[in-house]
Amino acid sequence: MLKLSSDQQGGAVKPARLDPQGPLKRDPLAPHQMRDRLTPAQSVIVLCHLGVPRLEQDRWSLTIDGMVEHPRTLRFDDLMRYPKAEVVSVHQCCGSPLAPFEPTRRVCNVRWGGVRLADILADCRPSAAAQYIWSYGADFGEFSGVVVDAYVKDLPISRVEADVLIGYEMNGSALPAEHGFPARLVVPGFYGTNSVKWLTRMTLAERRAPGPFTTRWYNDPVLDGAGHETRETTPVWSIAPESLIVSPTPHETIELSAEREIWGWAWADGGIRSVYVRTDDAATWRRAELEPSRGREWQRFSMRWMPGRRGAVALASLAEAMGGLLQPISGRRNAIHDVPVNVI
Ligand SMILES: Nc1nc2c(c(=O)[nH]1)N[C@H]1C(S)=C(S)[C@@H](COP(=O)(O)O)O[C@H]1N2
Ligand SMILES: [Mo]
Repeated sequence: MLKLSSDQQGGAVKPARLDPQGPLKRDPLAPHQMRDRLTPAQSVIVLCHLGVPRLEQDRWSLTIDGMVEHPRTLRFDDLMRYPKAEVVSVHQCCGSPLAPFEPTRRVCNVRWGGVRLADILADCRPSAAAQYIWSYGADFGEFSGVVVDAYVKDLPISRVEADVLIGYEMNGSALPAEHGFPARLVVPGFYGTNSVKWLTRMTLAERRAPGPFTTRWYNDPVLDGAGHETRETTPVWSIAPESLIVSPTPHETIELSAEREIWGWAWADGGIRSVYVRTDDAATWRRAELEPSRGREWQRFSMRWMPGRRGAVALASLAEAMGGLLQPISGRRNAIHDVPVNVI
C-alpha cells in the first residue's frame, strides 16, 4: 500500500514502505516463561496495528512543531548529540482496544536507550499553554474499518520531565524494524500503545489529539460503584497494578509437605508496595516477600509454601500499588490469574 499523508503530499517527504502491510503481532511469553528479569529481544512483545515501515536512519527526521517558539527538524545525527539516557521499564500492551477489559498479560521488561524528550523540548521552548504532545508514526493504513494517514497518540506534557525518551536502542542494540527503527517514543509507566514507533513528528497542543487512536479507541469506560459502565471514559495511559506467577507452572505436580517457592513479577505505574499470594480455595491472601520498587522495572515477589493437603489448588497473586489501588479479582485487563497445580 502506498499513500501520501495530507501534509506530505506537497513536501519532499516520501511515504514509508510498509512490510508487512497490515497488522503484525508476536505471541507474548506465557507467564511461566517470563523467568528473565530483562526480557531477551526476541521475546519482547510486538504489536503493529498498520504494518512495519522500513525507514533508513540517514533519511529519517523528526519534526517538532505546534506550540513551540522554535520548531525544529532533527536528523538522527542531531539526536546523537544529546546525552544518552537509559531506562529499564515494564513494557505492556493493554490488549485490543476493541476488548478493553480482556486480560492479556502481554508484558515484558526492557532496557531502553535514547535521549530524554525533556532535553530536546527545552531547545524548542514550548509555550506555557501547551498541555499535550501529539506523536506521529510513519505507519498508515486501515484499522478496524478506519483509514488513517498516521498512527497518532498523545501524552500529557507534565509527564515528559520524569523519564520519557526518544528511544533508539532496545536492550543495548539498535531498535529492530518492528520495534520502531530508527527512533520511537518511550513513555515508561504508560501502556505500550502510547510509545509511538517510527516517530516522525511531535506537535505540542492545548488539547488532546483528534485521531481515532486517541478519541475512539484506547479510552476505557469508567465504571460506577456497582461496576457498571458510565458514559465517561479515561485514556489508557498509566499501567494499572498487576502481577503474575512465573513458578510453579500451570498443571505442575507438587509434593505434599515439601517446601516450595512461589514467585513472580509485579508492576504498576508508580510501583507496587505489596503482593499477596493465595494458596488455598478459602481466599486467604498472605503477604509475599517483595523487592523494593526500583525506577520503572517490574518487581520480583516470592513466598515459601508448604502444601498441607493433597488435591487441586488454584494459586494466585494480587498486587497493591503504591497509592493503595488493588489488582482486581476479575473483569478488568489487569485481573488476577489462577495457576492450577496438583498436590500429591
Ligand atoms: N507507530 C506505531 N506505534 C505503535 C504501535 C503502532 O501500531 N504504530 N502500536 C502500539 C502498541 S498497541 C504497542 S503495545 C506498542 C508495542 O511496542 P513493541 O511492538 O515495540 O513491543 O507499540 C505502540 N506503538
Ligand atoms: Mo498494544
